Amino acid sequence: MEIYYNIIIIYLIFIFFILFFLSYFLFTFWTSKVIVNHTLEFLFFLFPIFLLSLFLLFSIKALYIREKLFGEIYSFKLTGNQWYWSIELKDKIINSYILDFNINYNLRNIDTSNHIFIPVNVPSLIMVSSQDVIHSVGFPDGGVKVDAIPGRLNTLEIFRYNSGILNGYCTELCGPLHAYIPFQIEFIN
Ligand SMILES: [Cu+2]
Repeated sequence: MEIYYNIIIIYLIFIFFILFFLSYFLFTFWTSKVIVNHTLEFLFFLFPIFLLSLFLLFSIKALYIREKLFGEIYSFKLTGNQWYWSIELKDKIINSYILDFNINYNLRNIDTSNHIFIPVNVPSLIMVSSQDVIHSVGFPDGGVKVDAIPGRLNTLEIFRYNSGILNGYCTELCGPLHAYIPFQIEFIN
């Protein structure tokens, strides 16, 4: 959180200097001394460089914090296929298909044959990839979304306090049955 306060302070300094120079020019006479002032010109050149360097410093830090994985202890791989998801946990691969909506379903086009299980109160890491085309793990109930790209491993971090089943969908048009590959994540105690 500290980083955000620092950035706010830099913004405040920035705004202060803008207002300072604005008022300086507004309330002083336009003498040649003000119009041609090499020291001021040089400062105008130097000061933004200094400010941008500060932004860079904190932004890079924020980027690295964002990418850092904070001690995940539960992880599995979720692979998109045309048109089902496969869940790879340790050496087991389980496929999650949509339930036939003519025969057996509880929620139409949402229920799947195999749920993804994630323990509650455990920082979890989902590794997302694809077998064929680009899919996307859209998990609006959990507020996360990441693309499943063939040949690339994306990650998704999930931490949840409550148990229950939440629904997710493929959110990248991936073929004729794109609308029929939901997945369900069941958070268990
Ligand atoms: Cu898809």
